[in-house]
Amino acid sequence: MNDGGKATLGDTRGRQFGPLGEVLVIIPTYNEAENVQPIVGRVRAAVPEAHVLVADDNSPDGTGKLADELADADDHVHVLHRKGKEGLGAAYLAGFRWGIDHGYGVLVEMDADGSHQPEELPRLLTALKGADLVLGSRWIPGGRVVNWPKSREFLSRGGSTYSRLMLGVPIRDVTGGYRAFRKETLEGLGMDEVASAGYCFQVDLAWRAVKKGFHVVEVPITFVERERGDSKMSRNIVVEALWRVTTWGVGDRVTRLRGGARHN
Ligand SMILES: Nc1nc2c(ncn2[C@@H]2O[C@H](COP(=O)(O)OP(=O)(O)OP(=O)(O)O)[C@@H](O)[C@H]2O)c(=O)[nH]1
Ligand SMILES: [Mg+2]
Repeated sequence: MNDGGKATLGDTRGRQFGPLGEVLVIIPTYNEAENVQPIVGRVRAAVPEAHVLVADDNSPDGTGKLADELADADDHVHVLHRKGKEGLGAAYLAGFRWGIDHGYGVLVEMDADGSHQPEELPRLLTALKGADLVLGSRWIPGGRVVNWPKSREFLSRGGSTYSRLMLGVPIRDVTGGYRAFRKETLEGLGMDEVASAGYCFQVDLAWRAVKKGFHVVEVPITFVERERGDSKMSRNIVVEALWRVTTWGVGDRVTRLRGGARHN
């Protein structure tokens, strides 16, 4: 399963992957005034041909206005203003739809706080040439986390392992949020039914991709904990994610015992 630092799954025999279309990097923001300019600047420098969409949930700290200023100065930067805080999953789903409607062929998920290094994006995009979905992975050889307390690492690794076992998804980092999708993958996932809350969003997307038989590749990344601004992570988000994964896993087993399949 491990080839040169990359973990792959899905059968690619006989598969031809078409050329990658234009790339849109979607950055959801909620109160990221200190981070929005640096992260957009780093994406523009790392992959100059890519476009950026800041998906802002009407941040009280004025992030949306700062993003507008960046967009005014650069035709590769766009802003999606949303009416209020609805969670990261909802912001991504809106960003994916915006990107597909505007003709982009590749949709990238990236946090605003610098945890997902834009300088690693070229490696994800190279891997996507032979895949339907590329996941930046902290938990395969070569992947790592910088500046995390042991307790946080334990939680994240544990959450990934639990989801993997519960759902039967052979992905090492199933909750990660640095990802590159081909447009066709998102269109085939059934985006309308994706659970949009918290970490479930990432788990649900990855699980759906595996179930649909898409070729998913994990690429090692170095995840850097945020240095500026406040985390939106909360105990509730984690508890909700564990609960949902448990009900999905149990539901899936029951369905399979009855001879059907969820998520099709
Ligand atoms: N549009 C939008 N973006 C959000 C929302 N919640 C979080 N985000 C963004 O999603 C990204 C990830 O959020 P973080 O707070 O960094 O969550 P995290 O990475 O799990 O937590 P830390 O490790 O503590 O940083 C950041 O770019 C946030 O600004 C939301 O409700 N709406
Ligand atoms: Mg973060």
